[in-house]
Amino acid sequence: LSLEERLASYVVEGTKEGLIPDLEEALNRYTALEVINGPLMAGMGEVGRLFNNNELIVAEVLQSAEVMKASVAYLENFMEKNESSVKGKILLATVKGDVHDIGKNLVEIILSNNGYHIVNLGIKVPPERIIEAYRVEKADAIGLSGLLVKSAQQMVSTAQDLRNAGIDVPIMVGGAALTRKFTKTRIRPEYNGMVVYAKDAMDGLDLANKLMD
Ligand code: B1M
Repeated sequence: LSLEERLASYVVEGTKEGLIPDLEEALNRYTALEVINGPLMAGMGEVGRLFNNNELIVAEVLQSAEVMKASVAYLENFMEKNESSVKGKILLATVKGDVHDIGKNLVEIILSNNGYHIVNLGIKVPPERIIEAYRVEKADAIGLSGLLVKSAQQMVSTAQDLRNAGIDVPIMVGGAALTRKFTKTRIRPEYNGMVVYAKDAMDGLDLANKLMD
């Protein structure tokens, strides 16, 4: 197998044996983020496909997630850090009912490496907790992540709850079940502030930079 195929297969197989030396080798050719967005994401895509076809069970997908997390934790040490003054404070949460956090945590890494103070509220975060944290932290923006189809709907009701609580700071949403169109037609009308859709973590950084300008 080529290096790229091996990297994808660690994720698909859910095994860490040989992972770190291969990640080290990959860093000679690619940036840390390219390794994540390329072969590792390709592996995750395959895991999703196999799981969808009932060829993997949840326990196996969890092992794949462990490999992805270990890889990101290792690669994080090699990411460019921009130690500029703090650009803003952003709350991050995976919405109520959803446990997927690898994407959200990647967003946290990218944003905090680029001058943002991130308050990561974790997974399955109900709107009440977001509202409470907003009041304590006085954040400049709120980031919502969700991968399940029902999470897209959860973002609509979270936006309504935030609006009803009088909050109008920008909201950034992201995750596999969302689209720009859904964001525009379904979430934005329910909120008084700006709502932007980020397709990936780097897009999230670009948008955050624009929002904080
Ligand atoms: Co789940 N899962 N899962 N899962 N899982 C999906 C999402 C699914 C598409 C798989 C499939 O069927 N093909 C499917 C959803 C179906 C649907 O709703 N349409 C699914 C399902 C069904 C489920 C369960 C219901 C399974 C079950 O129990 N029967 C269950 C849900 C439990 C719950 O949430 N209540 C479940 C559980 C799990 C595990 C726990 C086993 C594990 C998660 C572990 C963890 O996160 N700690 C897991 C995994 C790993 C996946 C897949 C395979 C991979 C997700 C992932 O980590 N991708 C996924 C299939 C897939 O996506 N290919 C799947 C890598 C990650 C870096 O990408 O999160 O998309 P992603 O983040 C991206 C962008 O989306 C974006 O930036 C990131 C990249 O830069 N982004 C943001 C994300 N959030 C953002 C926020 C932003 C900005 C950008 O600003 C705030």
